[in-house]
Amino acid sequence: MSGVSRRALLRGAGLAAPGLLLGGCDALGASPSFRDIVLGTGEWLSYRVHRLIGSEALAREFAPAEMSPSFRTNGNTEPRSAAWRAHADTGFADWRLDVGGLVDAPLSLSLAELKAMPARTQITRHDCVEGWSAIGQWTGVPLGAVLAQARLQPAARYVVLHCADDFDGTAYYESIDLVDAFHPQTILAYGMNGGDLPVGHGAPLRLRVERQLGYKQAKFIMRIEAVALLGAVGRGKGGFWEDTVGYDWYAGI
Ligand SMILES: Nc1nc2c(c(=O)[nH]1)N[C@H]1C(S)=C(S)[C@@H](COP(=O)(O)O)O[C@H]1N2
Ligand SMILES: [Mo]
Repeated sequence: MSGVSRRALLRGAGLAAPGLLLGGCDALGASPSFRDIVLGTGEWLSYRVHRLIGSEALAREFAPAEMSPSFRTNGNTEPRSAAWRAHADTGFADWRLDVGGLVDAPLSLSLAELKAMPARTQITRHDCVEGWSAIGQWTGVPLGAVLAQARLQPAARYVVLHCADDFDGTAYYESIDLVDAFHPQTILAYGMNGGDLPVGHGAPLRLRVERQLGYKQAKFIMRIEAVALLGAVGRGKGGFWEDTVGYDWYAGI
């Protein structure tokens, strides 16, 4: 794309130059850092573009023959929490997914109940921010169907996934907006590559949000919480790695 048409596209989409950003921040009385302006613009831009012109776009799906012969694990591969271990020992028979926060009908769903809901299977590519990718097959229930059953309240804007594993005592958590939560490829996966979801990959339930990077794919999910703002979640940036090492909250690919 030529420089001129790219600028025209950005203008047309209402995406003006950093001057606007500065103006907005000045109005709030805060002066953004160099990092916020220069490095943060990539996240800001990709979020805006995805939401403006691609909110329904699907991530690429692949054929069975294209699946990676092996799919590595990353991050935590087995929660240390006593509660999770007890569930693992009994095949997750008494495990429940709790759905709460800004909902009218809080849920407590067993694995069997989740498996009884309409399922979706997809073969997609997982891209980790550390530079590796793998193509795998995931089966699960669309997150949107679970949220519809829980009946989100009008104030709900984000969905937080609370996980069973921890780093130095802080449980892993992630969050996505409602556009991604209701995207057809966003599923709560209990199956991988035709079998049960292996422990290393997040048993009994993990998120697949296919248009974002690996760290958004929360494993070992215990609870889903609908919230109005991310400020009260963790240290306020919406996810464990966002809060600790400054990864982008919107990790669009
Ligand atoms: N609960 C939890 N979810 C997590 C992580 C983690 O450590 N804990 N690591 C993330 C990262 S960085 C990646 S790349 C993927 C790895 O998924 P996999 O182990 O199935 O390959 O899980 C993501 N989800
Ligand atoms: Mo990752």
